[in-house]
Amino acid sequence: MLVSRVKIIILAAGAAPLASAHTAFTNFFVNGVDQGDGTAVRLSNNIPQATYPISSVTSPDMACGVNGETGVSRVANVNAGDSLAFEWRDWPDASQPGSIDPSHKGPCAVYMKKVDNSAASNNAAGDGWFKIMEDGYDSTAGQWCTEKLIPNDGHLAAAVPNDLAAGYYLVRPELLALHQADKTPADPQFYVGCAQIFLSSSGSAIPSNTAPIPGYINMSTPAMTFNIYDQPMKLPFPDFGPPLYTAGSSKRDLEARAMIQTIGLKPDACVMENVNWCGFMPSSYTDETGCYAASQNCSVQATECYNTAGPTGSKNCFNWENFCTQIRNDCGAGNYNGPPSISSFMPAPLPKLNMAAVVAASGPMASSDSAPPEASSTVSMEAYDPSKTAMPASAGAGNTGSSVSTAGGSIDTCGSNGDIAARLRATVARGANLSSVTVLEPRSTSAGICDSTDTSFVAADFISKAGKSKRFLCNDWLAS
Ligand SMILES: [Cu+2]
Repeated sequence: MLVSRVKIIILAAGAAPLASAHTAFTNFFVNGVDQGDGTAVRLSNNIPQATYPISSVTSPDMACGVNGETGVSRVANVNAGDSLAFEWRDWPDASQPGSIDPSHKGPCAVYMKKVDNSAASNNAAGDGWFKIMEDGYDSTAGQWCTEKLIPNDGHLAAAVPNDLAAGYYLVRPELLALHQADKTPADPQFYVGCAQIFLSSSGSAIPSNTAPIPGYINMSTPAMTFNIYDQPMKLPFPDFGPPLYTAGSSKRDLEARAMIQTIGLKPDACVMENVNWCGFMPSSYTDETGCYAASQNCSVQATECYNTAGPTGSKNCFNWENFCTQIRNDCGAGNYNGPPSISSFMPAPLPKLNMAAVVAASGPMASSDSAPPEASSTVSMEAYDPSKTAMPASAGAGNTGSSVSTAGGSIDTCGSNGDIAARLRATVARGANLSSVTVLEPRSTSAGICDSTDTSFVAADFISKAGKSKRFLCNDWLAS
């Protein structure tokens, strides 16, 4: 019967398009605070297929997804040790509920990569990825990691290791759905995405065990063909990728600067956000010309909002457009004093995520939540401007250059032929107490220790090996 056949097709298209039965990483939470739909997240530019799995495990898209080499303007601030949660959605704009189809059983992981600038393009695919969280099959609960996402509103939790060096990072949650991995040919389905963050940290660790993405797996990797339908399954599940990085594990210690985020901050004048778009208040006005200019400015911004919305949608663009309508109506009514208050047009505040509940439902956040804190002993290194501040007495009499002061005495690190590493070595050899060391770096030294990765790395590494300290701070040269 033709009539009922047409009916069925219409229902199928309206109710549950198959295209959206997959999943996408859309937004993330820092200590439970939602950064906003798509904010500081690299999302697919193919909206109808934004939830599709990566086409091939060797594709460059494995790094940060389709369009994942394109940086976005915003960068979220995260502190070492913070709890993160990554939200996965069946429908990227949350127009319908759901995180992932129950058939999509498999493991989860979270990777990070240190980059010069997380908002820059073309820095995702390639080496440098390390793993901070992994969760495969929980044989006690009889559940795969992806299954735990469903009662958890799609939230995958991970903690940032507390000893990582400060700076810009990409953070990459990864799901692997194995429901087609037993087929010939096998079809392991990866879902990945990247958040752009700046990590504030006094740590100095650069993990040693990194892997290239793509390249960390291929179709011969056992997990790619793991049969989830075997009775019983062939456990344990064969983990893949680099070993988990936990605070204090295999690493090298770099010069750690107390860096300050300068890229990707929310502009001060930003009054409304949608994904990575910001709305700015039109100029104030007191006459008809000014009113219509503000109306025009508002509409141009609305268009930009819609044009940049992407898979997570344009909810807040509607709010902004309503604000623009108010301005235009005011102009039409001869009310030429504005702009009006935006407060009644603002979207509702985003609810805070209860991280404790997420962790309770999904199990420990990996690695780092149980990592030991840093050793209490510290070495600090700070920019020192002799033209502004007298060298502290602890630096030693008559010292005008860099110095190292310790509880066991002080040593000149520069002077005429300073070698901080050699001098620290000598200090330790003398049994000096290095539990508190301050390195004062004169700003006038053009290639001083705060600027020299080599020297400070050597020094930090030496101190670390001596078991005296794992921290090596250096205030940002320019920020001081
Ligand atoms: Cu799917």
